[in-house]
Amino acid sequence: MRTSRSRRAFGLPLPKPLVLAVAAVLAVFGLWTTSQAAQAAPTPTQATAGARPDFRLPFACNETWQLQTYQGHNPDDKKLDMYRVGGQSLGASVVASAAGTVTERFEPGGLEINHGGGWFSVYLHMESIDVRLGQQVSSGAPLGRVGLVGTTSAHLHYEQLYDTNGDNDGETDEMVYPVIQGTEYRLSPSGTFPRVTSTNACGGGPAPERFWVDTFADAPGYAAVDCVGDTSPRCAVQGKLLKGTNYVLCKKKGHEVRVGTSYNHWWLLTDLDEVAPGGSGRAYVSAYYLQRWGNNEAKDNDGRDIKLC
Ligand SMILES: [Ca+2]
Ligand SMILES: [Ca+2]
Ligand SMILES: [Zn+2]
Repeated sequence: MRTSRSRRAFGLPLPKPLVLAVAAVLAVFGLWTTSQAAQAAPTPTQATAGARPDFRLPFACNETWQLQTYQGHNPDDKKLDMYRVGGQSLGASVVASAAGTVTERFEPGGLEINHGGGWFSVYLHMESIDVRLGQQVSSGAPLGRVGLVGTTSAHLHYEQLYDTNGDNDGETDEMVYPVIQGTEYRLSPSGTFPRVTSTNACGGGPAPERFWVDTFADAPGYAAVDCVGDTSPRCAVQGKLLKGTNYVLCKKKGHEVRVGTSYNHWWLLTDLDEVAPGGSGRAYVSAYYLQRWGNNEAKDNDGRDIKLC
């Protein structure tokens, strides 16, 4: 899933004739549709909404917290103040409500996580912060502890944001009604305050690991890894992964994609940015599209080998 809208089109800009040659060769392999070839020129693409992450309560599994707001919270119905039920708020461990990357730290005791696809979450008033800028976190990973920074009653202030202006930053005027564990909350200062029990990273260990990779062009996704030159329905294009910074889950060996002297037989399982009608959002794209690595390599941006599916 794409996470950045402001990247250059290509890390290493290809001369246009080469781009067209690449498109032509991919077309031979059935890997490049006419419409994708038409978009090969590095023009800005319209920002598209990625799927909302599966946000969980930002506290450990099975803890219960009450969601509150007050007159003047501004917006009263979108910002949440979380107080623990049946335990002390002060010092409680705050965890990531979904997987992402820590992109900002700010006063009072705050940080912001970029979850990809334009989605962000914000946490405030923490007395200690245990993550660094740029750190990738899984859902349920500890971020810090509930504190009294900038407030007189220990609680966690929590927000969800969607980057509508496409500047790759979540801002206050981009706040949305929070959805936590499948329920949307629109609190009123005079209303009843719901209590929520965390299902964050309950059992089965952490969510599947994500590997972050840069891709140099939009990549078609397939349900199988042996679809080069196969035009049967089984090998229909499921959609595309937009160029930029994306996560992938694992790799699988399959048909080799070869373009001139470049080739790669690895396929990466990922969540596509654009899904074709009737297509599956989770699909394989060729590791050929990795911007940073060479022939038959399938590594993430930090040089880690992507694990096998
Ligand atoms: Ca923004
Ligand atoms: Ca921000
Ligand atoms: Zn608050």
